[in-house]
This record gives sequence, structure tokens and C-alpha cells, in this order.
Amino acid sequence: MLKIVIGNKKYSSWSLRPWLALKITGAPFEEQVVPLDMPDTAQNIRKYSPSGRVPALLDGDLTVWDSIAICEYLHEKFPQAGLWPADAAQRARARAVSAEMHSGFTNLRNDCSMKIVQQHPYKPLRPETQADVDRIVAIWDECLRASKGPWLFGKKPTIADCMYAPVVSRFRTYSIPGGKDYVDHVWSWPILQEWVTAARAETLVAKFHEP
Ligand SMILES: N[C@@H](CCC(=O)N[C@@H](CS)C(=O)NCC(=O)O)C(=O)O
Repeated sequence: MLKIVIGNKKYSSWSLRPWLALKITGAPFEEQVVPLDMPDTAQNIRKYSPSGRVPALLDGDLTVWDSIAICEYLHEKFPQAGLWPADAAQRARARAVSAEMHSGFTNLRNDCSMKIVQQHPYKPLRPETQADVDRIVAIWDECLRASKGPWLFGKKPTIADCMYAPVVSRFRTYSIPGGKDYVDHVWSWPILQEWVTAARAETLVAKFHEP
């Protein structure tokens, strides 16, 4: 059976992305949560992931690490799941917005780390962080205008929505205005809520994520 190795559900935004993609496939899987920020975290992650980072996907003898590589692997293994749009041009755009998320928005990621079960009042963001937010909202608006929603690429969620789900969580946690319809839609996604429920039940606090 497939096994996904992830960090604490409260904080591990990179783990959430391929976990959602795996849920979309409907394939049965086991999950292994490695608590982050513990003295033995690095050692525990390295038992599964050569990068020393979670997530990692184990499929028999094969280990696939890094969120986007796992999503691509799932797309190849489960071609019927529609993890990417069927149309080549749409697929290219979905990959572009996903890659932009994977490689960018560092200011937002640093200033507003994922704390999926928390909610804070809005505080003005640094201009660089606001610029990340503006670009993200522009991506969502453009995708939704072209696809007519409710997901970025139409009637069904794709990897692009999985990649932006932790951003949706940040918008919600930090009461960041923008993209409200999309934020509300993704937040009500049953599989995301399944993750949130499990996150609420976690008792371990990761000290670097929760100073
Ligand atoms: N580029 C990687 C980033 C993975 C990453 O940074 N994961 C964090 C947790 S969200 C991690 O493993 N941190 C290790 C640690 O805290 O010791 C990906 O997309 O999977």
C-alpha cells in the first residue's frame, strides 16, 4: 500500500499539498506523521526521505520526495484521477501556477506560516508580503475567470488547488482580504476539513512553528 510521510498537520503546508492529491485519487494509503521541531526530527525524517524533508511518498521500493514530484508521480500512477486538466494548454497553465507556488511567495510563507487551526485578526502586511498576496489573488482571479470555477481549472479540483490550499488556510488564519469566494470554496472542501479535524486533535506543539 502507498505510504505518505508527513509533518504535523497543524503546520506542515508542504505535506498537505500531496496529501490532498492522494485523497483525490481515492487510493488507499497509510500515513506516517513525523513530529517537527523535535531533537530527533531530522533523524526520523531521514529514515524515509533522503532530502531530510517531508513529505515523502513510499510506493514499494520507490521513495518520491518533494511535494510537486509526489503530485506528478500520482498523476502518472492514477491517470484517471484528473489530477491535472485534460487539455494540454490548461495543463501547462496549471503546472505554471503550481510551479510559481512551489518556488515562490517566500515573504508570505515566512511572515504568515501555516497554522491551520488558528485565526488571528488582520494586521497590515509588509509591502513585499502584500505583493505576494496581490499576485496570488491575480492568479486565482485569472484562472477562475477563464475556467468559470469553482476550482482554478473548472469543475473538479486539480493539483493546482492542492498547491494553493495552504495559502487559502493562511488567508483565513491571518484574515487576509482577497479571493473570498475561492477561499471559502476551498476551505469547505471535505478532504481539507478532514485534515483540519485531524490537526485540531494533535497535541504536539512544534516550537519553531509556534514560538
Ligand atoms: N520543497 C519541499 C519543502 C519541504 C519542507 O520544507 N518540509 C518541511 C516541513 S513543511 C520539513 O521537512 N522540515 C524539516 C524540519 O523541520 O526539520 C517540498 O516541496 O516538499
